[in-house]
Amino acid sequence: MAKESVISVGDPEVKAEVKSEVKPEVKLEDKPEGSPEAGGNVSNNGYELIHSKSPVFFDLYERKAELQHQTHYCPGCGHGVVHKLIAEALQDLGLQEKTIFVSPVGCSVFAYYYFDVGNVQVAHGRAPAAATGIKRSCPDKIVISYQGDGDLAAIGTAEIVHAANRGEKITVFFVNNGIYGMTGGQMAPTTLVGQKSTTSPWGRRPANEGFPMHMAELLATLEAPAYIERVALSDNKNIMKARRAIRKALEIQRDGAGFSFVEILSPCPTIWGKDPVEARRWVLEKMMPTFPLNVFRDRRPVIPVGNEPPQRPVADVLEITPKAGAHDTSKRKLAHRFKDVKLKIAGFGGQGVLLLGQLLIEMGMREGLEVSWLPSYGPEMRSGSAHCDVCLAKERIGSPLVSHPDVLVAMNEYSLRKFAREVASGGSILYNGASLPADFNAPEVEVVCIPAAEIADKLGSAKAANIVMMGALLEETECLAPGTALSVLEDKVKKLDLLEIDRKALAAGRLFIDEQAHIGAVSQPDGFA
Ligand SMILES: Cc1ncc(C[n+]2csc(CCOP(=O)(O)OP(=O)(O)O)c2C)c(N)n1
Ligand code: SF4
Repeated sequence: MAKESVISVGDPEVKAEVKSEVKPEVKLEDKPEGSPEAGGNVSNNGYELIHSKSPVFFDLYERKAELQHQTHYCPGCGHGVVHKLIAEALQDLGLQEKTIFVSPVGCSVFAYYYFDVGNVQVAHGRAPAAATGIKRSCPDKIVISYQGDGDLAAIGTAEIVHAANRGEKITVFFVNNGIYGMTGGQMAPTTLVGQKSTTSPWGRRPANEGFPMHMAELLATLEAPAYIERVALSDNKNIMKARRAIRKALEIQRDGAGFSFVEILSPCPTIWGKDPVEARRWVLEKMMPTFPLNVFRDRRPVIPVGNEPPQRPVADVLEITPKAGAHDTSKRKLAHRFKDVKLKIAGFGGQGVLLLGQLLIEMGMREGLEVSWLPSYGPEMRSGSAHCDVCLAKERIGSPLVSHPDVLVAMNEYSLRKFAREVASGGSILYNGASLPADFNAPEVEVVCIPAAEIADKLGSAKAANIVMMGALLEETECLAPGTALSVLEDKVKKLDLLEIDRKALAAGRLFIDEQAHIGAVSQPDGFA
């Protein structure tokens, strides 16, 4: 569909009226279509096109062929009008290329079909939280959180309150139609007293369902927000005010001034059971007395800046910046003989189970692999059971959860019994013990018993059993280079005497497996070439 075609986004009547305030249409009866006198911009019915669709909208709204001529919104729906006002504001302010639009769950879930900007669609109520993350990581972008009243004032109450309280430099457009539209008309926090809905069939009663929530007023009690206004789509005059408020909110974000919020009272003719004209009147006569239009906040918040921690690159924080003389990661990446390896490391809290997983992913990162580490532990700080799932992969990891590990590192008998049956066929188990428990019926996978605790004890610290197991794992699977393990240990273990024990523990674990190999006990899991 060409950009200048007059597709209606929302209420055609509203559009026509907005249009007429901009410039009256001119009938060009005497001039041929597309003639130079007509500026070459003449529609098929002989009218000059003076108000075309904003280029912030996609040329084509991707819909089923039979619905291609219309948007998915009902006739008279306020969402379409709000979309139009936002698109025109972004266009006029030159912000299209910088904008990221976070759409909610609700009737406007498909906003990304219309806005030709960056689009993210998030779970119900989470838009301000997602927008926070996006804005903080891309501070030069214009981030819009667009939400209905069920989304913002019910399931997402916490998100909006805390985003506003933190003064996130985002813009929130809150479309309040007093009802859950998409799901068929359940009561929303903004449903009016006496208003019927499918979940308040006798009308909302404050004694039972509480009073309507005034989100603009509520947020205006907070210190941080810069701009809060309530507007309405009740008539042309108020739509023009809404237009100005939407622009202002975006300008505030553009200028880095703080959190901006516009609540828009909006008709939902379908659920209200009214025609578009009656629905707009209902906004004026019924909604506005409960939700008075007002600018509740318009000032630059003074947020004291204190001892801000210095902003450091993520690689620095994680201490994964390659050091001079470190191994060449690009070469390492190609050296791995597997596509992905899944590990489960399990034992008691205090055995260094989670730490072992962290050391392995640190090594994986240094070798240019994709990694994930998913810990799981009980409420006890020590001696409760703990395990972690570790993935090392050449490609992006779909899920950090490991249900069928290629290798199980079982640091105690309990973990052996609990997880042995989950090991993938062709996988292996490394067990911290001189031998398997007598009554243990081992599954048909490779099992290697390593007296890691004893070995570590002899080296000077039973705590180094996890590092003995690490050495055994590296020797058994060759999934990561022992040299990388040493460099990680050198960086992480600050006490020199412990580092010395860990070095020996690593070597002892490797040696143990090496010696086993000579007696023919060791093989590699299936994931390896
Ligand atoms: C976590 C979760 N809970 C509930 C739903 C069901 N749900 C989808 S849309 C919606 C209400 C939408 O109402 P509102 O935010 O007012 O937007 P409108 O449709 O009126 O524009 C609900 C409850 C969901 N999708 N996800
Ligand atoms: S149900 Fe209401 S909010 Fe949803 S598209 Fe229709 S008019 Fe709009």
